[in-house]
Order: sequence, then structure tokens, then C-alpha cells
Amino acid sequence: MICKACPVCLLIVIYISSIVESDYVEVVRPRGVSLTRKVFYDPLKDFTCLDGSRTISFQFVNDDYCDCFDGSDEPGTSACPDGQYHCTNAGFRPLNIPSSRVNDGVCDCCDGSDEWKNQSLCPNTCKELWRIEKEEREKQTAEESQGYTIRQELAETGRAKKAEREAALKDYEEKLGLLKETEEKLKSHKDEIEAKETEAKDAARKLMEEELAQKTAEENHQRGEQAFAEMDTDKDGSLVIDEILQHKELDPNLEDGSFTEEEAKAILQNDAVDLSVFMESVWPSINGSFETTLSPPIEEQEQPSETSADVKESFFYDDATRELIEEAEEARKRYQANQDSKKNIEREIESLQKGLDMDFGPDEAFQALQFKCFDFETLEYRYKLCPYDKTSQTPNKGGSETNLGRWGSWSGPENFRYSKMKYENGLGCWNGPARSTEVRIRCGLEHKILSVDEPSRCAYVFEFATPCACTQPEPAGDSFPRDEL
Ligand code: MAN
Repeated sequence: MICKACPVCLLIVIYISSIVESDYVEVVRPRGVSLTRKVFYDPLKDFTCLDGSRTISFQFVNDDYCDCFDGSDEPGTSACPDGQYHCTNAGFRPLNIPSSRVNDGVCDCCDGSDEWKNQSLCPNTCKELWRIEKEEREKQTAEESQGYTIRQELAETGRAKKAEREAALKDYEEKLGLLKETEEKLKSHKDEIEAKETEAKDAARKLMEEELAQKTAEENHQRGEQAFAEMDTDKDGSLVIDEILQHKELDPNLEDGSFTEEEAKAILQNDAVDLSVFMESVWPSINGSFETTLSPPIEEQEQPSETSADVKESFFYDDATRELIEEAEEARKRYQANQDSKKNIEREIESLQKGLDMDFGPDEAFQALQFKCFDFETLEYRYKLCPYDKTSQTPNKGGSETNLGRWGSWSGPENFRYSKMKYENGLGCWNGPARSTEVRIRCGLEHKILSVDEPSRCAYVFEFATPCACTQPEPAGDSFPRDEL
């Protein structure tokens, strides 16, 4: 009763009973018809082509003559060019094939039903296929599960590393804060002491210059007096033209070879001069050319031989100035040391921050790939993947490494973001774009490049296996595949 009122229920009952018995029960229907279409093939009624174009007596279904344009009257023969044959493939996956393949001598269905005219041709391999597929699936699930365990360990390490980086960053930031505070203090102390140092040095330099000028003037005067005494050969306290003429080096016109009385008189600006007139108006004009036999002043001989301005200066600095210079030097050193430490810490912070900004996946597992490189050899090149850094290519026959892209970002589709990596802006391709690489990530028990390809010029695709990409496998269902209801 129930079944008469509801033919689909009958199918369900049969189907469920088949599950319970763990064996497949084939539902009777015309050859080549799927369960979903069975309803259209009622042997007690005329058959209407599925495209609605014709209605024919049911006896013409599968009579090896094509009546319908859509081939629906011949699902189990090859009579119609566009027909569809449905293999039940009990125990495996049902399959639709073009009905032209029915009885063509080739086994298309694992249940062998497409070659029904010669039943010995195609033995039923569905259960075997299912067994193989199940084994393969189980193997994959086991691998996925093992990979997932590794991933969890890597994730733990990744999280620990992140925590370590965060703690170090906090520590460095505190240190930087302190160094900045000290920097201010050291700088104001340095500025203050440097101002005093400059003032003291300027004063000392000025004093030194004044003393030097006075000393030079005194020496000049002394030399003048000595020159007068040397030239005043008759020692009468007066220089005359004859005495000047003895000093040929004073000839204003050395080239003509004669030192005339007029020239000597022009030097004296008179016939005779005493010491005071000589010092006032003669000595300044002959000072440069007069050749003395006198030795240089003792002080000059005692000058230090170093020429460095600082050494010369410090030679003249008084103790108080020298103390100030030392103090300023010490302040500069301490300030510089603080600056150096600050720079080092800023560098550390920058590198830690960079590490923390990296996207190592939702559980930090991909951190395991940072600072590692993986190789893959083809006949022509050795390829390299350094995750989070770059990809490259080196010719086997020798030659330099070509950059195939620098780390860009994760680039998988939404929800599968971590399935692809993008490396961009590699070496420019001759007359083309900059080289780039897409790294396709999949689950594997070890980190390994599986293949490298260059599907379009200078655009590379690496396939990379890693446990970091393994997910928890779905519990393996070992239910038998069923035909559709
Ligand atoms: C090199 C390699 C190749 C690339 C060509 C493009 O030979 O980088 O992968 O296709 O350059 O000129």
C-alpha cells in the first residue's frame, strides 16, 4: 500500500535495506536508465521522449531503433547518436557515458554493463576499484593526519618563537625608552660643557695669538737692531749709503747687476740714518731681503715638531682649559656610546617587528619555513625557494643566479589564503615583465619542492609540499558508494 502510494518510498526502502545488509540491491529498470530517470520509464505506460517531442509505445524503448531526437528512447543501445547510457556500477561510482559506446567492445563501466552483448568481455571490477580507491584514500588520510601532527608541533614552536619575539621587543622598547631619556641628559651636559670648552679654547687661542704677535714684533725689532749693528761697519751709530752698498742682496734691481748709490739712497731715504729712523722707516722695507748671519731665536728652535693644529694649540692651553677639553671629550664619548646603543637597539626592534609582522598562518606553523631554503633540480636549472625571502634559478652549466621574485604575500583565494605564495619583482625578463613566482602549497610530510614549471615566459610555478599545510582529516567514512536515489 505504502509503496503504491509512493514509488519513491519504495526506492528508499530498497536503498535503506541495501545499506543495512551492506550489499547493493539493484533496482529493476530499463537498461541504461539512472534511478533519477526511472520514473519516466514506466513499462505500463507509453513512453514520452524526455524532450517531450514524441510519445511511443513502451515496447519501442531499447529496441535498437532511435525514435526520439534526444535519444532518450534508447538509453541501453547505441542506436541514437546523442543518447546517454547510465552504468549503475554497483559498489563503485555510477557513470553516464554516451550511448554510442554501448557494445563497442571497450569496457567503459566497471560493472561491464555497457558491453551487455558480450558479457564475458568486461568482468565486474567495481568492488576492486572501490577497494583500491579506499586504500588510497586511507593512505592519504593517514598521511594528512601524520602531517597535521607535525604541523601542530611546528605551530607550537612558531607560537613560542612569536612569544619570544614579543617579549624581546618589549624588553628592547623599554631599553630604548631609557636610552632616550639618558640621551637627553647626556646631550644637554655635552652641549653645556662644549660651550664652555669652545669659550675657553677661543680665549686661549686669542691669548696665544696676541702673545705670538707680540713675540714676532719683538723678534723683528731685535733682528732690526742687529741688522743695523751689522751694517754699521764703522760703528758710528749712523748708517750711510756706502754701508748699504755692501749688502748686494738689498739691490732692488738685482737683474741689472749694479747696485747704485741712488738705489741705496732710495732705501735709506736720506744720506744717513740713525737707529731710531732706521727702525721706523728703513728696516720694514728691507726686512724681507736682508741676509743676516745671525742664528734664529732660541724659542723658535724649541717649538714642538708636530704640526697638528690641536697639538700646537694644546701646547698653549692652560691647565683649566685642558681639563675642560678632557671633560668635553668624555661627555662626547658618553653621548656617542649612548647613540650607538640606541642605534643597535633600534635595529633589533626593526628586525623583531619585521618578524612579528610576517604572516605565518593562523597557528604560526609557517614560521618553520623562515630562514630556510629548498632546492629543486631540472635538466637545465637548479631552482631555489627561500620562503618569506625569494625564489631563484641557477643554470646547471654555470652562470649567475637569476632572481625569480622577492617575497610578496600569501595569495590563495579567500578561505584558502595559505595555499599560494606570491614572489614578485624578480629580474626583468628580456622584452617582458619582471620575473615572478607562484608557489602552490600542499600538505606533505616534509618541506619539499615537488615541481617547477614556467607556464608562461618568466612566470614560474613551484609546487611545494609541507606539513604546515596539512589539516585535520575528516573522519574516514568507509560507506560503500551508492547509486543516487
Ligand atoms: C632565462 C631563464 C628562462 C627564461 C628566459 C627568458 O633563460 O630565466 O627561464 O624563460 O631567460 O628570456
